[in-house]
Amino acid sequence: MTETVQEEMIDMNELLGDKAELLEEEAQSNSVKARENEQKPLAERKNEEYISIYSGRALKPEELFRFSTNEDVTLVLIAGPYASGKTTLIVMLYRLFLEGYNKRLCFSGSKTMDGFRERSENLLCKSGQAEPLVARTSRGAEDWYLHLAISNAEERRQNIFFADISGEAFSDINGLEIMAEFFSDNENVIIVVNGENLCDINGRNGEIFAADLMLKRLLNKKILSKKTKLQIVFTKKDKVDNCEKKEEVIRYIEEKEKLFINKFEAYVYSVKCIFLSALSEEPDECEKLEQIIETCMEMGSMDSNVDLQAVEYKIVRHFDRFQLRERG
Ligand SMILES: Nc1nc2c(ncn2[C@@H]2O[C@H](COP(=O)(O)OP(=O)(O)O)[C@@H](O)[C@H]2O)c(=O)[nH]1
Ligand SMILES: [Mg+2]
Repeated sequence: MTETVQEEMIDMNELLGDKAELLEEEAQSNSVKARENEQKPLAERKNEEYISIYSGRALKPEELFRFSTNEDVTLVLIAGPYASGKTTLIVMLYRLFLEGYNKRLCFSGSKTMDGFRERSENLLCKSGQAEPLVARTSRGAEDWYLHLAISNAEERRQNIFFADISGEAFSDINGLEIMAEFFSDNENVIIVVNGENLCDINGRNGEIFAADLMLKRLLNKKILSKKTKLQIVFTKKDKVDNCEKKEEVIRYIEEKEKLFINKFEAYVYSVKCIFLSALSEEPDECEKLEQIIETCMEMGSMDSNVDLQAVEYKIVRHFDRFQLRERG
């Protein structure tokens, strides 16, 4: 076990009053069960098809489907170009609770602790490297979903799944077709814009153009719709704060935030822009991370249209294609 992981366990125990250890034990015991199950002949495995075993790593679509047959799921798609900061943002949303920077929301567990750990290895490494690294390892093409069970002040517990998908998936039409199958009418979409690239006066319009194009494509493919709570996150604020023309870049970002809101608010349920440094531990930045999760948890069009309209606008998501299985 690395030093970073040990540190995490201690903090988590303090934070959760020994529950973290239980979660760790649970994850380990689940891994053992998964291995035992894999070693059995197929005939024996068949009778166990309703037992849900999670390895602790990010879930694949069929694993998410299995989870969703028993519990409600709040799905959050994180989209953005390569290296814009998507994985870092997801990892920091988890670390918010790990480090105890959360003010209003409470951590109620995660089925994908190992998935978060894999991605956060080296994230805050203090070994003198100029740039922290987010692990880019992946066990397969579709292990996208990272889970946080979160409770708010009304003790409403929600299972939030963040879809951690590489930027390449959104860069061509074929990739978008596949994404449309998985994330049609997605309840929450977060678009990540790389703030560092906005410091470059010559290149910054290209960055905004890329975000604008992605938003249009997601709308076109009906991934974004009237059911979507859209959040546009301008990351790497710390880089902007340290750049030469800081004031000018901040004005540019504010102008683009207004432009995005004006342009897209009519097409989605709600739209918000957030300018943050995902890696910062400052209270203001942690507050912004918490607000992102709160927005994902807010009631949206899904909850308010429970009458006849819900039938009319049937939600077809990829993991629903397996359909509910009869029990007994
Ligand atoms: N300084 C700074 N670096 C960041 C921030 N967010 C991400 N990064 C760095 O940007 C690089 C790409 O981030 P990553 O999350 O892997 O991008 P992804 O490809 O969109 O998932 C990594 O080196 C991160 O450490 C931030 O808020 N501030
Ligand atoms: Mg990534």
